[in-house]
Amino acid sequence: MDILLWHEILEPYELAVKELQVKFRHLIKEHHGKGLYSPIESVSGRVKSVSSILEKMQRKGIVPEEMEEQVEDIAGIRIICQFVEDIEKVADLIQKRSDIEIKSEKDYIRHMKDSGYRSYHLIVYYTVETMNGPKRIQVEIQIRTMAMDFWASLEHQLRYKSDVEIPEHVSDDLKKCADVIAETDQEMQRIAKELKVL
Ligand code: 0O2
Repeated sequence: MDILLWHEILEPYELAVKELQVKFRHLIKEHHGKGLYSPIESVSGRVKSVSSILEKMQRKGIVPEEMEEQVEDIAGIRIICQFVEDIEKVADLIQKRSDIEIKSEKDYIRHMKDSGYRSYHLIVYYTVETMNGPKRIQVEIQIRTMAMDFWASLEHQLRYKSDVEIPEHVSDDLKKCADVIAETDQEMQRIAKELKVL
């Protein structure tokens, strides 16, 4: 595929990421404007790089005609929460929206990944308006606490930066760090409840 075609394919995904970030940030503003606690702390987004899309297609044997259906995370939104309980509140807010339709969910909080990764993922359908009319695309929304995000970001960096295959004892150490972080998350939530912040 040449660069112009990639640009044409990825443009609606870029628009979706921009629009959704504006909409979720507006939700934070609405909560604060009413003097309410916002279950969303911050929002970020990205469109997957072409090399990363190609790597995923090769790894999963996805043919080009099925790319947009099979690669579900071309557009990605990450929502960061303060407390574990907020994650469910955010998922409920998303479920109630008329501009977002949920396709599937992956609960890596109840069912942590072997690596120690914790996060709640939704694959959703979202429609953007283009010059050729509406286009319904898929977006992956990752929802996690600041603590879960701290672990995921560093673990991703370490795996990405390391030239060597991660030895088993290091994977075990990373998982132990994830467990400590999960305990801290629970403790912070308990404290927030005791102080009636939640
Ligand atoms: P990026 O750079 O964030 O786009 P796959 O895992 O890719 O074979 P699947 O089922 O689509 O297939 O993915 P999964 O396991 O649901 O994970 C989707 C995303 O969650 C990943 O995207 C990561 O962002 C994040 N993730 C999943 N597992 C881990 C983990 O063990 N550590 C960290 N730090 N992040 C994880 P990509 O495409 O891998 O990367």
